[in-house]
Amino acid sequence: MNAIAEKSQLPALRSFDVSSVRSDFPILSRSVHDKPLVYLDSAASAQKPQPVIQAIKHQYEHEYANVHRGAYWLSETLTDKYEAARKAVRDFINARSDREIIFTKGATEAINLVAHSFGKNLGPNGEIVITELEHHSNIVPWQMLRTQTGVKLKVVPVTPEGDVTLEAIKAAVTTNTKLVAVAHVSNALGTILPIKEIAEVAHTAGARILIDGCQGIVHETVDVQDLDCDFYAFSGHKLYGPNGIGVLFGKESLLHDMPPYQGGGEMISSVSFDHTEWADLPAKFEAGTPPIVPAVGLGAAIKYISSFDRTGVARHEHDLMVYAMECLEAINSVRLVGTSKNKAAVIAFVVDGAHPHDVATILDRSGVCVRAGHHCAQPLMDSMGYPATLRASIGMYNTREEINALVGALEKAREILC
Ligand code: C6P
Repeated sequence: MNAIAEKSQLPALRSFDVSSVRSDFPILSRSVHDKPLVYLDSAASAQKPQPVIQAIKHQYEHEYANVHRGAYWLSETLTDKYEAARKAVRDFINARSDREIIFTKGATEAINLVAHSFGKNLGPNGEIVITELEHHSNIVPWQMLRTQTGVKLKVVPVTPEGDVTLEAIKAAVTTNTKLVAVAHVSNALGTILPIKEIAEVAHTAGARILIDGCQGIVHETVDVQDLDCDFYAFSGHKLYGPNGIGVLFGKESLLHDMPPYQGGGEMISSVSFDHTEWADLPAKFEAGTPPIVPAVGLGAAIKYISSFDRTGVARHEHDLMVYAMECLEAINSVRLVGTSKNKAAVIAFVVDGAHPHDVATILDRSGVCVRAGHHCAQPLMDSMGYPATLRASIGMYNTREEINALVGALEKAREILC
C-alpha cells in the first residue's frame, strides 16, 4: 500500500473536547478528602486514559510471556506488540528507523546511557555544555562522567525570566564542545528552549546535541529529523503512558558506533567465555528482559494522543496556562516564577510569607494536587534565589473550573498561613 492510500485509511482525528477527554481518565472522577480531585501535577506524572489501562490489563490477562525468546504463539504475539510500540514511537517523533528507538526505563536511564556509552571518549579536553535550568537527570550523569574522564562541564545561565538565549548558548559553545545537553521544556518553569537553533549552533561547532525531552514531548510536536537532534530522551509516564518505560532516540550512525550500556541477555548475538558479539540495534542497548508491558502501554498512549487534533490540545493547554497565570498574578502576595514568553503549561509560583510545602499541604485538603519543592532542579532554584516553589502543571484534561478551585484553595491557604 502506498503512503497516500495508507493515510486515507487513517481514522479521522478526534476534535478536542475537554469533557469527553476527562471521561477517558477514570481517576479524574474520584474525590480526595471528600473534595473532587483537582490534579495539577501532570509534570510529575500524568494520569492514564482508559485505552492505556485496558492495554496493560489485556496483556496481563490474555497475552503475557517474555519477548524475543519464545517459539510459541503467546511470546510471538507479545513480541509483535512490543515491536509495534517501537514503531509507534518512531512515527510519533518521525525517526528514520526502528533501530533508532531504544526502550529504557525512563528519561533518566536514557541520559545515563548516553553519558556512559557516548560520553566515554569526550574527556579530558572536551567540554559538555548544559544550562542552568536542567533537571538533575541532565546534570548528575555529566558530573559523574566528569569524575571518570575529566571532561569539562560548562553551564549556560538563564535570564531572570527563565529563558535560555541563543546568544548565551553561542557564548558557551566552542570548538572544544563535544556535546550540548539541554532540556526541550523546563520542568520547573515551563520555558521552551529554542532547540532547533541550539542544535544548529552545536553542529556548526562540530558538537552533538542531546535533548532532554521529558517535558517537551508532552506539550510540543517533536520531529527529530527536522530538529536534527542527535539524541532525544523522554519518559512514558508524563505522556499519559505507564511508568517504567522511557525512550532514547539516537541517530543510527552514532548508536552503531557506541559500546553497549549494560551487558546481559538480549544484547548479544553470540557469547563464549573468550568473546562476545553484540546484537544489532536496537537490541544492543536493551540488555535483559525489557519493560514489555509498559512499552505496549506507551504504544497505547501514543495512539490515544495521536487520535486528537494536537493543535486543539495545545491551544487548550496554552489558554488554560494564560488563564491560570492571570488568576494567580491577581492574588495578593502570589508571585510567578519563570515568565518566559515562550512557555508550556507549567506554572511555578511562590506565596510571600508561606513555605511552598505548607501551602501544598493545605491545597491538598481541598483536593488540589500541586508539587512543591525544588522540582529536581536545585541549581536553577539556587540561581533564581528560591529554595522551593509551588508548581501547577496542566494536562490535556484540566479545566478552568479546576484553576478556579486552585485559586480558591490558595486564598484559604493564605488566610491560614500569611
Ligand atoms: N520530572 C517532575 O516532577 P524520569 O524520572 O526518568 O521519568 O524523568 C526525569 C526527568 C528528566 N528531565 C526532565 C525535564 C524531567 O522533568 C524529568 C522528570 C518530574 O518534574 C519528576 S522529578
